[in-house]
Amino acid sequence: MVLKAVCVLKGTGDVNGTVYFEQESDSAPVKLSGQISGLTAGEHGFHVHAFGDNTNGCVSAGPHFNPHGKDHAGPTDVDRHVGDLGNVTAGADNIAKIDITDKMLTLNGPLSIIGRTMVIHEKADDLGKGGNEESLKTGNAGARLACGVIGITG
Ligand SMILES: *[C@@H]1O[C@H](CO)[C@@H](O)[C@H](O)[C@H]1NC(C)=O
Ligand SMILES: [Cu+2]
Ligand SMILES: [Zn+2]
Repeated sequence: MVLKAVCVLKGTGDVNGTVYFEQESDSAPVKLSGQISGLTAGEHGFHVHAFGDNTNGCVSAGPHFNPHGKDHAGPTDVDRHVGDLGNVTAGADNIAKIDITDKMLTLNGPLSIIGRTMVIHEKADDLGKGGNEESLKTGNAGARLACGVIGITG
């Protein structure tokens, strides 16, 4: 069964975007595509956060989605938050094109990311290698520029 989801990211400033998710079968990797605009050129941390709550803006999404109680890390690390997708890179046009295939995310079962929130950050994610306590929680990625709840689509 192919599962598809979508996330429309919005914030209080000029940053916005759309991310599409697709998973070919229950155990297949999840493919993310789409784009986010209005970013400063360079790397921006990009994560799935725990809650699909936008009551007080992106801050209500809570911490990175971390059902296994790991430290923050990068997308290719074995031990990481499930929500750790590293960085996306915006070009001189202020647009980041999303093209990620991730083996840890799933759109199925109790650890599904559907109903949780994608967040794009102000700064680069240091992937847990920043050498301070915050690096192991958030990657020092700074403010939440835009976010959106991941929803099922057809
Ligand atoms: C940001 O994440 C990307 C993708 O995982 C990685 O290639 C890059 O080195 C990271 N940047 C920093 C500053 O760690
Ligand atoms: Cu984040
Ligand atoms: Zn994390």
